[in-house]
Amino acid sequence: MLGILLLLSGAFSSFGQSTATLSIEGEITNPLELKLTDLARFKQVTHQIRDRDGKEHAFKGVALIDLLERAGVTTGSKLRGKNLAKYVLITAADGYEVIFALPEIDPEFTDQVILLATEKDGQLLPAGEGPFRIITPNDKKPARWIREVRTIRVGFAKE
Ligand SMILES: Nc1nc2c(c(=O)[nH]1)N[C@H]1C(S)=C(S)[C@@H](COP(=O)(O)O)O[C@H]1N2
Ligand SMILES: [Mo]
Repeated sequence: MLGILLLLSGAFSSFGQSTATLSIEGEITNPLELKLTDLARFKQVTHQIRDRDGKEHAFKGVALIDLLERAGVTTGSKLRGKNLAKYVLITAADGYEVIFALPEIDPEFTDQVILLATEKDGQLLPAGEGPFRIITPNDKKPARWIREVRTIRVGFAKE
């Protein structure tokens, strides 16, 4: 009986993983709703990076900048003037939120490639962590490695 329940809950949580959507919204020209399968069509990037467990892991996914560009966020030569006062607010399923400024993400400002990871060591991220997790390779601690990302909202810090 317990076995069947465990099996069912496992099936439902992986169903949740494949149907979970990521929304990109706010001050952008092209709002997006992306599923895991949509992300597979973007260029894949892997970061080999030490996790809290002290071991190196291969996190694979899509560069956050690629998603923002597809959504029509002001990046590159457009990231100047009042656009420099925009924030990127990332919200997770558990209500956890973190922000970035656009220059932390834009390759004209930084070499850091912030990742929206979907895999760790060749496996999809498990429920509770995935299907989407931000990885910030240059942060000294993983507080912005936000698990279970649901929305990415771009806004002006001052309306
Ligand atoms: N959704 C979500 N992501 C989160 C957190 C959280 O509370 N909720 N905590 C952050 C903090 S403070 C840390 S230190 C790391 C911990 O990552 P781990 O659970 O993989 O060890 O996750 C980060 N990502
Ligand atoms: Mo933390």
